[in-house]
Amino acid sequence: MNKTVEIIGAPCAFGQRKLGVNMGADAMRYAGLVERIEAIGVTVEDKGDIKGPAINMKKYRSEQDGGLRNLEEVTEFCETLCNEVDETIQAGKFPLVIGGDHSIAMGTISGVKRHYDNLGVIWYDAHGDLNVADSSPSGNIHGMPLRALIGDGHEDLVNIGGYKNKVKVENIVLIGMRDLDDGEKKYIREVGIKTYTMAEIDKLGMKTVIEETIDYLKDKDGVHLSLDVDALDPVETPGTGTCVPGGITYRESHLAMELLHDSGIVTSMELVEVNPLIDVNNQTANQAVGLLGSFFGETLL
Ligand code: 6HN
Ligand code: MN
Ligand code: MN
Ligand code: MN
Repeated sequence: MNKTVEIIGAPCAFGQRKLGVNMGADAMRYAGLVERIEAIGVTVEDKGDIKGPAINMKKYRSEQDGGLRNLEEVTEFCETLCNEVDETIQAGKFPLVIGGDHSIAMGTISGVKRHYDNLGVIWYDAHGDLNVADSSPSGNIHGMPLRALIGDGHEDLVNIGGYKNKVKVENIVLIGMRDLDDGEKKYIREVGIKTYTMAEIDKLGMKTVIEETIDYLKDKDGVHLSLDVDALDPVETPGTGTCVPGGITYRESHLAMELLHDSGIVTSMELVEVNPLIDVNNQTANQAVGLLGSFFGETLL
């Protein structure tokens, strides 16, 4: 990485119901994120955290209307994040957004997309995050960001950054899928999103999965990597709110990050859903920092 990496903390917990994910950015800082990337010889600046709306515990814990939990707070958070990311790219730096729950992707990618006509997106996750309010089993907006970025869902979410239709379905690669809701499965088949479920990862191996992904996205003018830590197996990374067994191993994920680093195609990244309050000794944040090390070019020899 010859660009300066600019870290943007996005302590948002409004996209789901487990408080603690708003502390994920600090958990990664405490696990040595800045030092780890600097040791590779990459220049790092930490912009600090986005200032989002306050958490009102009474409201946060309540059932609300069920359809779109904390819609106003998520929208406000993402609008701010969008502008921060935009500013970072304008300054010629590589944005590394650290979450926070996955709803922040609507802010990150809305900011990124202002700079690319034909943006590719790698969604490394156990989940598709392709719900709309009607198909959502939870009302949690962190299950909806990719669909909102495509252009479907509540107007406030679809229009973050003041414009809509940020990601084309044919520019997306889903990796690590193993917990898709019925509506999401139907949608993926209907529109034909390129998808590597855990079954494909088992059959092909991570090396082939990433090589095919790079080949699929190589003609895009930018590629955003959205890494949800729950893509990994909860045995190794338990500190996240929606664990699904049978995930990608830590080693496979390192390989994925190394291959993506070598390809040089990724132009922005976010790492989300680390929740230190449900972790064991900050292990998940430590693993996340290890993955970021590989992504930015750490070698073992
Ligand atoms: N995430 N599909 C489930 C839902 O509630 O919509 C889970 C979503 C998880 C979202 O992990 O970013
Ligand atoms: Mn600013
Ligand atoms: Mn997930
Ligand atoms: Mn996710």
